[in-house]
Formats: sequence, C-alpha cells, structure tokens
Amino acid sequence: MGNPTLNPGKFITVEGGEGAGKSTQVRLLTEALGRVGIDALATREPGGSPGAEAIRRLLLEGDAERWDATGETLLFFAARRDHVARTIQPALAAGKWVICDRFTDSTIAYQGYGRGLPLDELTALRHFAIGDFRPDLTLILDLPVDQGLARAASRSTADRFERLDRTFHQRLRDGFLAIATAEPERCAVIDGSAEVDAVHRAIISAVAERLGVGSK
Ligand code: Z5A
Repeated sequence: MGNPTLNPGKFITVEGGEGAGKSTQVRLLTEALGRVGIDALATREPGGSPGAEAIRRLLLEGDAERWDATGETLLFFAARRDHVARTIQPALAAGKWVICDRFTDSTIAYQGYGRGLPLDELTALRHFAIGDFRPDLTLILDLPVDQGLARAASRSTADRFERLDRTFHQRLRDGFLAIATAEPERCAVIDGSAEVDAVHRAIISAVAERLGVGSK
C-alpha cells in the first residue's frame, strides 16, 4: 500500500480513549474543511467499508472475553486492510481528504498498552496489513480517564471495551501520550477536556499549522 504523501488528499486520524469526543470532532472538522472548499470524507474504525463494518459487529458485540487479545488484533487489522484498500486510498487518490475516527494508534494503545501485546509484534503486523501507509496528521484527544468514562456512560450502554476496568483506561491514556511523544511530527495532542467549541478551535489550529489550511 502506498504512502499518503504520494496522494493529493490528506489523511487525518483522530484518536483518544473513551468519551474523548472523537466522533464529535471528526464531524466538526469535516464540516469546517468543507467550508474552505476541501472535499473531506469522514470515516471510522473499526469499520468504514462494507467488509470492515461486518468485522466491527464481531468485535463490538458480545462478552468482554469473546476474543483474546491476539484474535481481536487480527480482526482489527483485517478490517483496517479492507478499509484502507476500499475506502481510504481511493478517496485520497481522488483528491479528497479523509478524516478517520480511530486508526492504527488505537490498536497500539488498546491491544498493546491496554491488553499487553508486544509493541514490536503489533508494529510487524501493521506492516503486514497496510505496509508503510500512515496518516499525514494524528490528533490525539487527551483528557482524564474519569471525565471520558463519565461522558461515555451518559451516552450509551457499554460495549465490550467500555466494560474494561479503570486501570486499563489509564494505560490507554498513557499509551496514546507515549505514541505522541515518539512521533511528534505526525501527532498533535489536543486538550479534550475543554468545551466542544474550544477543542474544535484547537484542532483547526493544529490542522492549519501542520497541513497549511485555514477555516471560515
Ligand atoms: N478499538 C480497539 O480496541 N482497537 C482498535 O484498533 C480500534 C478500536 C480501531 C470502538 O468503539 C472500540 O474499539 C473502542 C476502541 C476499540 N472502544 N470502546 N469503547 P466505538 O467506535 O463504538 O466507540 P469509541 O471510538 O470508543 O467512541 P467513544 O469513545 O465512546 O466516543 P467518542 O467518539 O470519543 O466521543 P463522542 O461520541 O464524540 O462523545 C461522547 C459523549 O461526550 C457524547 O455524549 C458527546 O456529546 C459528549 N462530548 C463530546 N465532546 C465533549 C466535550 N468537549 N465536552 C463535553 N461533552 C462532550
């Protein structure tokens, strides 16, 4: 799979723990890009293509222990490969920007830092599944674990992942911040604890600074 820098479009991923506000901010960013004349596609993981949406149902439904960490990881990468090949790369090649709610950093954070799989093996699996394909920019929405869990709890019934314990969610937060520290050129950490509009403004600033576009 090719590198996104060879595509005319840009690939932006939005990451973070439970209730970080990713879906909200993906929608707002996509709308803001549209107002400055950028054709942007919002998508999500797991999912984003018919095959990956079918795998999403396998992943999110059922008991917390339905899959072990390795089986779960293979399903996430199978879904991701389909999503990249059938949705993301064709959109980028057509000149669209793609804004994705979660991507490979979620696997590193959840299955690596959270569930304890070796990070080097996840990196090898990433290469097997999607080669060198990477986001142009990753926005990591960071906020205290309790605040995120409170938001997620007020919104819906818990899925398999939200039923995991608080220490798991703290490892996730630490994992996302470690990813950002390791790859500062690709990642921008955004304060996700602020009001929706303030988070959106911080995201627009990061996109403008890193990718050179503004908003109206
Ligand atoms: N997963 C994995 O383990 N490995 C992987 O590789 C991948 C995923 C790709 C996908 O679930 C699960 O799969 C996920 C990780 C795992 N675990 N869980 N759960 P999902 O797609 O169903 O859900 P999610 O991605 O986890 O979404 P979320 O965390 O539940 O929500 P969010 O998208 O970050 O936030 P939101 O829906 O925009 O907002 C949540 C609520 O907070 C909602 O009521 C908003 O109105 C409110 N909100 C949003 N922003 C704010 C602010 N700024 N202030 C106050 N309230 C706010």
